[in-house]
Amino acid sequence: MSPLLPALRTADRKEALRFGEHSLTYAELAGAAGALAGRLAGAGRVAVWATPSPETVVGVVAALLAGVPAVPLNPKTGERELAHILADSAPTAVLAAPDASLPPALEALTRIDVRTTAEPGAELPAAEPEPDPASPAFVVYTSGTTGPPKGAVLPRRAVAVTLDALAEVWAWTDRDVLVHGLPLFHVHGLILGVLGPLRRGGSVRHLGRFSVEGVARELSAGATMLFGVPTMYHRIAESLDTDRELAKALAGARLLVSGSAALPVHDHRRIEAATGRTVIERYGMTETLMNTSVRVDGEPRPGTVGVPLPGVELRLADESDGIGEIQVRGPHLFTGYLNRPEATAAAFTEDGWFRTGDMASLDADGYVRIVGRRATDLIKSGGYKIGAGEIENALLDHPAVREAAVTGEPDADLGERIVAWVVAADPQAPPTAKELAAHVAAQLSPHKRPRTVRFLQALPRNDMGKIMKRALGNG
Ligand code: MCA
Ligand code: AMP
Repeated sequence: MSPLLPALRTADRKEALRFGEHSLTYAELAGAAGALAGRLAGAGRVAVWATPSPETVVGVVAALLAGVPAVPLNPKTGERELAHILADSAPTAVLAAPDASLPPALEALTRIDVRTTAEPGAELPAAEPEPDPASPAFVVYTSGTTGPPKGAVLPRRAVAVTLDALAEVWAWTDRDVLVHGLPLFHVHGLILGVLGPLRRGGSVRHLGRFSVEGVARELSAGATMLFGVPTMYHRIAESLDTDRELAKALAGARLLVSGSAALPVHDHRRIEAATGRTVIERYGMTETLMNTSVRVDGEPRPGTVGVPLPGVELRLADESDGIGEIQVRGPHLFTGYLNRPEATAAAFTEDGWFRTGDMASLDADGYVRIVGRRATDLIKSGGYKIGAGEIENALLDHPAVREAAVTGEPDADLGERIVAWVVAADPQAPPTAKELAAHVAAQLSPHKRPRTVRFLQALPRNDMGKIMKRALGNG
């Protein structure tokens, strides 16, 4: 198989990536990652402390060059979740920027400082044989309805085919300069947003953290493409009325792409009205990488996620009234959940199709319209997938909580907002909402914290004692 990142050997003095003032050319990236790769050979799995920094990119590229699977870690992961991920993925080392301060849970691992400069004169090592395309490139943790997150094992082949399919339908080339402010521990920001430009021999500029101003600045200064989750496009839409420079910058972009959750048609329309540009939606999942997209030369159709990508087989299963579960098959799929053969088996049908859990209808010409999810216990907030069960478990660990249920409610900014319904252990002295949010943030992750807490005398339960979530609020 050809190399995953061929431009490391050919694009030499061209800028590969830029984070603020810090940029690296392809030659510099190849030198730094090549030197590190030499130290990783045979390392088993390595964790990458995935701050939004050039060190994260160098660490991930080094792992890919060495053929060592990388486990990207959210640097804000709380204690309980981090302990789970480390126990489950058993990395032998953690790659981190030299100035990163790591939590105690990582102290038992060998720490390898990632440098963005190579030894003077260092070059990419002579081409090693390219690892087997079926071998794992990443283990990415993703939430389910209950229990802690599962590690999706993503083979090198899936990364290559998904990026090449997107290149075809988006006419994505080495002339493109992508800007985004997505986190680097999920598929969207890391695989699409960093490895995408690097596989094409193009460039990526990362904002460090998302801001509307940063997007406007970079699109006015040579960036050609923008990736974001709907919350980011919503914030852009909110600013467009008053910000003419932003409207001009977006109007000049070659491609505006949204994904990770549905972009409301209202925000599509506002952006189109102010800029004359339509945002392209693509649909993917950690386990499947990308499944569908609106094509750059196709008809934009807000409210749909376009058509299946080249190489992706897609069908609707158990259809009723034209709505069924999206199932997919193809070389873009993960190979399974780490250490979870039963969960892996349950995720596939007997004839080998992956069950996405997303419910959709198909337009007559094949455009896919996602209408909802099979599981109500999965919440998408800010583009992050969050399981109600993991938050309930964390809340129940708080001494002032007797019972807890978690639901998602519609939210104009986040898509869905996490709501915790809590029965206090002592109704006379309930915990504060802030305290519970801080508890969840510290145990799991800040983006999993409840944004609203509602106290009840008791949770509604059916005769079997099961919590009736539909009886909570209007949900
Ligand atoms: C607030 N903060 C706290 C607390 N309250 N920290 C600890 N404890 C608390 N109690 C901190 C947060 O950590 C954050 O810090 C800051 O305050 C603001 O928090 P928040 O309001 O949560 O952030 P936001 O500005 O609302 O975030 C919106 C966002 C974010 C930027 C859109 O949700 C985001 O980056 N989403 C991207 C998700 C994504 O990439 N999904 C891809 C997975 P700080 O700001 O410093 O962090 S899906 C995927 O990969 C598939 C394949 C696909 O299809 O794409
Ligand atoms: P994750 O597991 O975090 O990778 O999230 C995958 C889920 O995000 C999918 O199963 C969908 O529910 C949702 N998703 C991703 N892209 C879109 C989109 N463009 N429109 C609607 N939902 C999306």
